[in-house]
Amino acid sequence: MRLCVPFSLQRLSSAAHQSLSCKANSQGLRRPFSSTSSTKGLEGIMAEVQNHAEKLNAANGINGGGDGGEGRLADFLRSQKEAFLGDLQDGRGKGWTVVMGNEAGDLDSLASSIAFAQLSSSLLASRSVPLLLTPQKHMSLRPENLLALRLSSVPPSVLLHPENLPIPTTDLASRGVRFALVDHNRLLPPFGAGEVEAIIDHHDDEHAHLDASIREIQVPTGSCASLVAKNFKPEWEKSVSGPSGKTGGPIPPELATLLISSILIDTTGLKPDRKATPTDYESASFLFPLSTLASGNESAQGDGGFNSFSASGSAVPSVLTDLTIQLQETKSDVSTLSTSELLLRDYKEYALPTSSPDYPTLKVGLSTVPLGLKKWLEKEPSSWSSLLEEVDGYMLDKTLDIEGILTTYSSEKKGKHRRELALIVRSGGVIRSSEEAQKILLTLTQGLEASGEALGLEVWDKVLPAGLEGQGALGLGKEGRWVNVWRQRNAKATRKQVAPLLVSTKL
Ligand SMILES: [Mn+2]
Repeated sequence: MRLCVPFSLQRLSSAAHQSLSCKANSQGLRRPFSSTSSTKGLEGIMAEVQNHAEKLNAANGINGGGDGGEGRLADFLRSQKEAFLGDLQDGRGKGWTVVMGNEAGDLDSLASSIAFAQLSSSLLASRSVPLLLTPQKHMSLRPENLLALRLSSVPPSVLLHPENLPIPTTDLASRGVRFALVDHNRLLPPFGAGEVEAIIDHHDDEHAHLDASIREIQVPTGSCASLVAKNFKPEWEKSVSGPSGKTGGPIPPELATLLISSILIDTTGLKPDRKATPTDYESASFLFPLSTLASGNESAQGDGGFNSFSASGSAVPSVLTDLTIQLQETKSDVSTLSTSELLLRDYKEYALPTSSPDYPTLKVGLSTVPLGLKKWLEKEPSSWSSLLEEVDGYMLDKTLDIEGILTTYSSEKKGKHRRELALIVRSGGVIRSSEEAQKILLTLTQGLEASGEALGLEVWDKVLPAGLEGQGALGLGKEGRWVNVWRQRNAKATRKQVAPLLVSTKL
């Protein structure tokens, strides 16, 4: 139990604020999350999320931050959303910057887009609003995002989704709206030829929008959230210790919590042998004392005296290690999701250029699924046949010629991180015959296997129907559908590595 004052002391001193101010939302109304979303499973998921949040808070003696109230970050998001929609209704888009993460909508994209909008609005007097590409009804597919939002006192209803817009996304640019991209670096097709003014990303540079005034692409970096924090750090520091940014108002501590949540999930809790880079450590060290997760002791070194975590991972505070476990548990609990939901929850599309006279490109989908194939097949009513029927339906629905499934999971016995890759090619779209689909699968197979240690592909031969053991999964096809499945020995290679290998195949 500690005494606190229900208002911010950030302007006076960050240390005083950290030790004396109540947590961000305690002055707000204790409103439960709105359940206006039509998603069927959302309430159940929210109960789970609440459960995780409570566990975490109980373990760390944190009050607030996760109690369902709303904080200043939520207020900002709600008022920006209302103002932007109001302006668009009146035909005015000029002066607005729409900030977007990538279409897979993971926590990094969510946190980075919200943070870029809040920081550039508060510190640089820009009119920015984050736009989430995940439709509202699919928010329940990523319960870890809902957990991080809850810890940041942001109810999902304050977020802006494309279906909320009064005009099609392709018309935004013609109304004068400009764009900022985080966690990807090329404006997605639904936004036409819009003007991109800023890019902050950790994916390979596609060399688009070269005239953007901010173009911060750093590969590798564990989390794009670290780069967003780094980009605004000078102004953010000033707003903490001295006169605040151009529009005034210190940055809400919930925002630091949201960013740090993304860094933790992307770097497996800042473990040195996973994806964390020096930028991730620096940003996490900067954010932690500013967040709702710090108890006050962490920043007791006075203004600007931020403690830092050692690159060995040894100095990571236990509250962050606990949060990482909660986020990971929430993320990997996909037991309630159907096969098509598993394919959809972390999904991106690509074009594979060909030299065929019949079609210039093939449409490729890549789904990352946090579940091993063995367990997944056990979940299915009839193993491979029902799983692949669901995949057929998904491919038809998305008009895909090729679908790749990238599984990521921990082994049952030793808890080792493992990956598998399944590739499915179907005819019936632009590929006209089953023979042609087979030929394409073989060419893709050769290309992927030739990448050697980059992926470390090995024939996968668990749980195959009788007669197919030892020959790999090529026999899982049927008329018009061809399948191959591998165990991917290099478990560090993600979709970031698989996608460029696939789309550069010479067809
Ligand atoms: Mn990312």
